[in-house]
Amino acid sequence: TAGQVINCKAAVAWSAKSPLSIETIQVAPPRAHEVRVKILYTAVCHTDAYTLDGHDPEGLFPVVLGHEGSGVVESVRERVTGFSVGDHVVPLYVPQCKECDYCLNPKTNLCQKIRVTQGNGYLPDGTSRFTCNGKQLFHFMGCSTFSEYTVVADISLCKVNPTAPLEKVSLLGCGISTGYGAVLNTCKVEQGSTVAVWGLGAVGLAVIMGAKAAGAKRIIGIDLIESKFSSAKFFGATECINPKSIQLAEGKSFQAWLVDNFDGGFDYTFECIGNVHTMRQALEAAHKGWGVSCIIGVAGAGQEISTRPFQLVTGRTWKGTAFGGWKSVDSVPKLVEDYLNKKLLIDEFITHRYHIDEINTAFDVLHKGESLRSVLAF
Ligand code: NAD
Ligand code: AHE
Ligand code: ZN
Ligand code: ZN
Repeated sequence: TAGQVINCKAAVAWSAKSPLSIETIQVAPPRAHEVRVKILYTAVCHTDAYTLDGHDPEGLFPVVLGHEGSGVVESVRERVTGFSVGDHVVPLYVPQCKECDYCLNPKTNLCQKIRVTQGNGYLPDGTSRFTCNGKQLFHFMGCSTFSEYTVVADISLCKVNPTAPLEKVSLLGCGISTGYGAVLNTCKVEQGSTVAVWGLGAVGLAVIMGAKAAGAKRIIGIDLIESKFSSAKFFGATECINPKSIQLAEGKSFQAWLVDNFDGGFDYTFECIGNVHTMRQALEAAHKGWGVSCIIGVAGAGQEISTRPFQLVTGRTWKGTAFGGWKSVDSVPKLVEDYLNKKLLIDEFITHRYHIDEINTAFDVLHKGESLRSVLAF
């Protein structure tokens, strides 16, 4: 099929706030510096739901969503370096071109080589490889893993150890790498630190896994759904709190209660929800003088964070992370090795497995808070 259009199955988002529709789409061959990938597994991340629900200012429809997947190279165009048919690969929504100012700067992983076209739902040449019933479909985050076949830029793909199970490796395409990297790269959490995490979904649990690996001495998990607490403890939380169960004195905020009850606040806090109010809680629960708060959650169009400047003047730092700060092409293969060497966990994040035809159920259980990660097979 190299060089030819492939007809295959995909879950198409025809419009915002509508269920995905299983369709036969046409996937055109890869052009120069592109790779066509056969997706074997894809997980559903909250960010997919964020865009599907119409909260994403860059959201474009109709689109093939999905950005946490794995598969094998089906075909490449000549002049693509580094990939051969059959390679086990993970698509990367944060690419790594190794030439742009961002790739050359050790302070960031945010390669900007193709960010404009990616944000416009296209491959780097400004066009799409997807059609359905004669209609063009947009790409998503440069990945579009909700399709049996996808086409990605060669800088948005990495080769991984073929002995690693692709079903598990798909989770390193987003959630686990992000939470784990937020701790190790973005915040560089030191041994003996105290950490608090808002949101005990896959991302928040990966933060907890990272905090344990960094040697944190106290890790507090915070969520409204108490059934999340057992998995938080499995990954290393020393305590879990449901804010709704705390009796607050008149006029006392939850974060002020945390400051009063946890030695003045935490060395590091992480927001893994995407809610500007919990982002404020996390910032103001960071310790005076040195506390760092890291935003991982994605807040919708128009949402803004707020706090008194005094919070920063008195020594707190507010920062954020994209894909856990990992320079993606260099790092994801190493994270796969860490998994193979049992340095990091993946299996325990997979709570549901579905066939792609049941993808809307995967979104339902995510919204209900019943799942961590659902992995879909084609
Ligand atoms: P998820 O839906 O599985 O988890 C969110 C958790 O937050 C749930 O357990 C929910 O019960 C809890 N929650 C909701 N409101 C709360 C509140 N007011 N107080 C306490 N807990 C609350 O989502 P996920 O897949 O783990 O993703 C988490 C967030 O991270 C999302 O916003 C997603 O878009 C974002 N994300 C960002 C990056 C990045 O690179 N920055 C990467 C992956 C995901
Ligand atoms: N289009 C969205 C972007 C939201 C966002 O912050 N995305 C994260 C990844 S979330 C993965 O689950 C990110 O990496 N952003 C870096 C970038 O360049 O977008 C919006 O809200 O505008
Ligand atoms: Zn994601
Ligand atoms: Zn770059």
